[in-house]
Amino acid sequence: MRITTSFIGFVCVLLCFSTNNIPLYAQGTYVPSEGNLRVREAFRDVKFGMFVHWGIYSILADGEWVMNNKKIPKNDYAKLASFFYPYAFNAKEWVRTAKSAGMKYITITSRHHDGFSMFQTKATPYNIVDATPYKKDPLKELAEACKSEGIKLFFYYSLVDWYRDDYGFGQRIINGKPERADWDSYIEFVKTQLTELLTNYPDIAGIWFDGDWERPNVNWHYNELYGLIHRIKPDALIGNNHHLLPKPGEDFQMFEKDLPGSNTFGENTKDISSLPLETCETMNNHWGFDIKDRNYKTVKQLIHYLVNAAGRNANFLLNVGPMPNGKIQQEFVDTLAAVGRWIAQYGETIYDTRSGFLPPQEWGVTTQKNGIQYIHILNMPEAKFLFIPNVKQTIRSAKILDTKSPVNFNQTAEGITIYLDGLNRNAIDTIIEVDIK
Ligand code: FHN
Repeated sequence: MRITTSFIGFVCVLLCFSTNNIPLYAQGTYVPSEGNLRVREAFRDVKFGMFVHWGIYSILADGEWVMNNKKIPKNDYAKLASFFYPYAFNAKEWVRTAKSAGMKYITITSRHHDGFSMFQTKATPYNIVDATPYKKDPLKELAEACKSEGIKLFFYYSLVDWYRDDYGFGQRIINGKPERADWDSYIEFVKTQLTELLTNYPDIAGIWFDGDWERPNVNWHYNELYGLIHRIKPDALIGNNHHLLPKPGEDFQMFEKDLPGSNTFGENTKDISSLPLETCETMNNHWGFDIKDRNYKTVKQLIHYLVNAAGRNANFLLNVGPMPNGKIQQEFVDTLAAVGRWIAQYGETIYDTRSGFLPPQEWGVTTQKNGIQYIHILNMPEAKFLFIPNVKQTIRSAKILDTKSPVNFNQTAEGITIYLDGLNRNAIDTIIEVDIK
């Protein structure tokens, strides 16, 4: 019986590989490598990353959708490349900004929906090295700076392309393809670029796909794309911002402008997978640089987002849209520095944690690590106590993290009551450390 089962398993593994050794995931058979599983676990620990939306659109200072929103014909839009010259770009400075904010990874747009590649590629001349006077590959510099600072680097990759004829933007989808475009050629182009990204930047941590939602009925050939990535680099994590539960071959689930399960922005599912989770958000209301947008989120709002994400087991990927000169605007730099000061003091309650003994509440969340539960009170409740049901372990102590002053509590068979009267409150997050070791 055992032999039969292993034999079937063996045949199954064989069947799951196409002739060119690219695993086929369509049958739900993706088996992540051991390394991949380890990387996934480590990804759960990092909690905070920097998202970067940067492209030739930044010149127009009107967000990354400007080409589409302002209906700029592609040949006119392409002129931007001829004067894109980010003279002040300094990869080390970006990495320092991220690192001092407490961020552990960076995810940058290698190519957004405008179709312009921000890296050196042989697949199209429409790229930063060949089409701009800058002539350099900023992703190469960023990859080097990230490596030397121990920051992981992911590449955002748009599936949508408003520029290429073989994408056929705007066309009807018939039988999984745009009706008049050479879809096979587009998929080959994507494969070539993914191969470049995975091989020319060997330390890359993963690929962050976006744009699936633009063509729900097209055949994206994910089995081939994901197979290609995992064949070149089995440990690379694949995420796809399709707003659905992860598909076979994907290694984490992402949420856009939404905490897992809240579903207030545009996710098409409330379901949360058991894979690592990530949620992304903007610092104002735009991803790409927008000079008019002064709707800056406050330091407190962003810290609350980070804490709320951690309490739901998710990493927080916070976006900056650098300016065309390559600088991150001062407003963002200042806010990130302030978030960094908070995290330098309270990071132990965030990094390496998992959600704690109570699911998210109106007043805040709980995180836990090494037998310590951290109660994060983000909005002080009206009630003078918090009740945490079903705590089986014996509580040894409860104290305010800031001052180490004891907090009154009462433990019964039903749970613990934590008394809030006379508590030393913190303006951002009152953290109670509960020792149940
Ligand atoms: O259209 C994009 C948008 O420009 C941005 O890249 C965000 C980031 O999550 N994703 C898309 C919208 O879902």
